[in-house]
Amino acid sequence: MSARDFHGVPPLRVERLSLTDSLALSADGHAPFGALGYGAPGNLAWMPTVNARVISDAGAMADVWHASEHVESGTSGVVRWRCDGHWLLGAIDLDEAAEGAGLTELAHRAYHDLFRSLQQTGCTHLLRIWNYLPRINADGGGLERYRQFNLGRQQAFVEAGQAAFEGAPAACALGIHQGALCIRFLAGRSAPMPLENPRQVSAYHYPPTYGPRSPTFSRAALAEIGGGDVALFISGTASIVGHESVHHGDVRAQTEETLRNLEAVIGAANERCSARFSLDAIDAVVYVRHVADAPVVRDILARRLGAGSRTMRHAVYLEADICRQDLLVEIEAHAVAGGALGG
Ligand code: 3EB
Repeated sequence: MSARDFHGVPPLRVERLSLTDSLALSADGHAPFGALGYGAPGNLAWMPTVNARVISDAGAMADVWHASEHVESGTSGVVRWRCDGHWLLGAIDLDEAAEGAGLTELAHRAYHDLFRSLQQTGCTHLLRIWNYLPRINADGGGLERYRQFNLGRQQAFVEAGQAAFEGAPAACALGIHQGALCIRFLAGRSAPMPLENPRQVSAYHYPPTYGPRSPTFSRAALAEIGGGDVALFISGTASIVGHESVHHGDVRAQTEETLRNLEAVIGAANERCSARFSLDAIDAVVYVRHVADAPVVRDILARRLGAGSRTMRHAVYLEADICRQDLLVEIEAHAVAGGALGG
């Protein structure tokens, strides 16, 4: 038992389930702490969804998060949250047309309220953020919409006194074809350990050729989640070496490069904790720009990781745009293993 358990931190747990199995968990009228649904119905308060098409055969899935039984729900401005006093799961859905605001302003407002929700609940440390932007690669009046988002996001981090460079949270940012700006996040009471990828320039240090303000995220984060376990949150990972997109137009080579980047991030994680993570045992979400590329990506993953590996069995494939026009595939993931930080 670690010292942390003596202080009574309720453990955080996560399981990837079919939509049917996740809905069965709330059949007695008692909803789990929270979930992120992929292809799930959008009307469950405890399960905010991702508005992208699921293309894997298993269909709709959910990452169900379990915390302690005493879950309180509330709002902080545009944020809806659920919190057990130690762990916080939040969701924001902001429609540009309804709000009459552009993406820079909406991103700023969303993150401003996100930081308010952290203060309000006392869960002041972000563990992971999932961002979904409608029409991410479209022009936003002279600036690509992803770049507009980066502008508003970084500004909100800086204004809130949050780490916008080294120490930024793990995150992903994908494009959806339509709908609202969707942000989901997980936070806790202790700071996670941010990780970078030695093969890549830190995103918060990308040169200004990628936009006036750099993206605000770390390549991964490690967090103790109670019960003697460590969680690894791997940010969206793509075919970028240094700061450049590589293998333009070649989805096979992009997938191979993405796997090398995932290996590098997992290697960095294993150096910073006593837990052991590996590429064939993660719960991944695979985003492909073109649905027709999904079988190609899946074949490469099967060959590299083993067709029966946990990563293969659990992977969810979604149709989504990647934040750079020249990227065709992106993979993000989380994993939990026994151990502690340091070691
Ligand atoms: C990249 O490596 C690919 O803006 O939050 C990955 C993860 C990417 C997170 C974000 C963007 C983000 O730059 C894109």
